[in-house]
Amino acid sequence: MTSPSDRPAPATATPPDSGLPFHEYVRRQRAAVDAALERLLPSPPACPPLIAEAVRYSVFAGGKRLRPVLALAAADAVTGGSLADGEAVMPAACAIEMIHTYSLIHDDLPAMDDDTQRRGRPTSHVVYGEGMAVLAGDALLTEAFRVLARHPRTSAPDVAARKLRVLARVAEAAGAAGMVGGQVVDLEASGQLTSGRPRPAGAAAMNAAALDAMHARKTGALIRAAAVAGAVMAGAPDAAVAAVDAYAGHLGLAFQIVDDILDVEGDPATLGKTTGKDAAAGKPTYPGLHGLGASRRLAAEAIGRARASLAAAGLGGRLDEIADWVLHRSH
Ligand code: GRG
Repeated sequence: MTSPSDRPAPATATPPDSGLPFHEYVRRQRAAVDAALERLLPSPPACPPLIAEAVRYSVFAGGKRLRPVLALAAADAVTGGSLADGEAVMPAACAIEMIHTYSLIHDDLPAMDDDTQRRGRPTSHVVYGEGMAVLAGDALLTEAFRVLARHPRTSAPDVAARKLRVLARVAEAAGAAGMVGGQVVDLEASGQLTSGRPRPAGAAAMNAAALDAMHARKTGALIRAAAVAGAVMAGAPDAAVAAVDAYAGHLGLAFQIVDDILDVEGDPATLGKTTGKDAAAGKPTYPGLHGLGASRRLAAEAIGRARASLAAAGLGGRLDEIADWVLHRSH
């Protein structure tokens, strides 16, 4: 079935961005991503109005769009800012944001973290009920793979091969070896599984390496897949893809450490979500394991490694600025 959302999307709105201040660059990229998401998300009459409404409620609730901006910046970096066809990358960037939003909706469910605020709004299950929130997440995950398979619309064999490569990478990042696996480790460590299995006793049971490994799956894998998807769809050679992948691995670690720090000392109004829940729930966190000062140092060191991975491959530009953004963000 062809839905209105299968219409090809126009190219990225932002032209090559030399000279734009970073905040303006990000603002434009977010606007372009939002416009593309609106076109790519399912709409009536191809789907029931309620599911179209519920997915949009969460997708357009004001997320930072880190992952799609990262995908677009990686594409720019590997092409020296001369990417001719933004439409080659935008669908993958949007698909990853759909998967990210699904993960937030499901993570907030009573069966998982039981959160009532996300992106500054009541969570999906609070507004639509648990059944619809499960389905909104399911729809976003599934639609993401439709978008990856269908867009960009071309029969060119090299682009088809890139799409397949990105599809596989995103599936691995989102699935049991990636985000879902990380969430399982998290639920197990914080005693949220109700299977009756013996469980480790929260933070005390998780050492530094295990905490890193959990977040490499839970948060890092999708961030890496976003950067890799941008580079691959832009036609980067393998060495550049590997450099972007390494950069994003370090970036993802820093992102998670900063996330844990913000959960301790961030402003709930700025963050748009409840804070302090992780520590209260006995979840293993970086500040809990290392302390706040050491956590800040670990985040800065990870960003240093991210920058070094780029520099070694002669890459940089907006990816360098994104590294700064991740380290210094307040939400
Ligand atoms: C339900 C399979 C499944 C997985 C959930 C990502 C995740 C796994 C849970 C989210 C819990 C959480 C707060 C993790 C910390 C890192 C993270 C993903 C933060 C939210 O991402 P942002 O800050 O959110 O990019 P926005 O709203 O800006 O897009």
